[in-house]
Amino acid sequence: MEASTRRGRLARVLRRFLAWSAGIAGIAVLIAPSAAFAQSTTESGVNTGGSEQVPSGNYDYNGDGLADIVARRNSTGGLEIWPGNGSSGFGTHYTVGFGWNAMNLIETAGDLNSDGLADLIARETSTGRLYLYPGNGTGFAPFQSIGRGWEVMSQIVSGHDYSGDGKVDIIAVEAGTGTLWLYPGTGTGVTFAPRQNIGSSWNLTHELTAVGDTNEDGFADVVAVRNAAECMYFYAGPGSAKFSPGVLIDCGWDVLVGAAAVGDFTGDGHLDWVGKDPDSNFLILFHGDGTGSFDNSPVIDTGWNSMTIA
Ligand SMILES: [Ca+2]
Ligand SMILES: [Ca+2]
Ligand SMILES: [Ca+2]
Ligand SMILES: [Ca+2]
Repeated sequence: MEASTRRGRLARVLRRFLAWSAGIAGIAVLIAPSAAFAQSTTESGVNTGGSEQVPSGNYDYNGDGLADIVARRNSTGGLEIWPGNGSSGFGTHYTVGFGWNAMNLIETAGDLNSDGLADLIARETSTGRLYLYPGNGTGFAPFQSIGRGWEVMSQIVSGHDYSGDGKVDIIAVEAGTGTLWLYPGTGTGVTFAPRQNIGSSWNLTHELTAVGDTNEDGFADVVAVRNAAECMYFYAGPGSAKFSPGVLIDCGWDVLVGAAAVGDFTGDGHLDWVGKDPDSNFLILFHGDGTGSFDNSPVIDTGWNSMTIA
């Protein structure tokens, strides 16, 4: 690691610890950290509307209304659910299945099949086939095939409505061409309307993350890290209109990995995302501030180098 990079990393770690300390103080004065945001959705997971409400996505895999993290333990291939406690921490995690090392992509998919429960998608390494794992409220029902040919995609994300019809979609980057494809969901979880070309040169990014409507204008957004300077950018929806030009959020992703959407993990009504610092083995929360950026990035756990976050 070059000296300048190392200095940058140390500065970032220090900044995070300061933010973490501030975050703990902030949590102490919160009288009622609640799942009010999650409760703004109906049983079907469809947002009930209202001028102050934005689509939050569905990251609740254990049915308690709070956003969770799903991750593979790489040493065993076990898939684990880490239940969020609604205030940046976790309840007791549990294993819902094994054999997940056969997958080279695991992503949260929100409620892709429109039954009110959060789902998962995964790509099988040997076949390139993409599968839907429908959530059942504690784990996952038997998988269903979405289709073959997904090995040509370098990034595949889901969990939000990017076409504007209220149904969750898939977005994918074609490695060879750099095209960003929108696969409009139909509510079944396994069938999609004809794909739409919604961007180019997206193969110059990594860590594409379907964070949802982080700037709270009613349109789901994404973030991605541009390879050139390892900086993360915010791309405002609507995705069907090819997203707005990227707005710089944060640099330093040369020493961070594993960006993943987690919904509202802190319970303040703003959507968050996470990443990992492999050198220190930290799990870092990027605390969404409602503008498309984040206001602090506390360390919320350690030991996540061994995990692949969905
Ligand atoms: Ca939950
Ligand atoms: Ca579902
Ligand atoms: Ca849609
Ligand atoms: Ca938005």
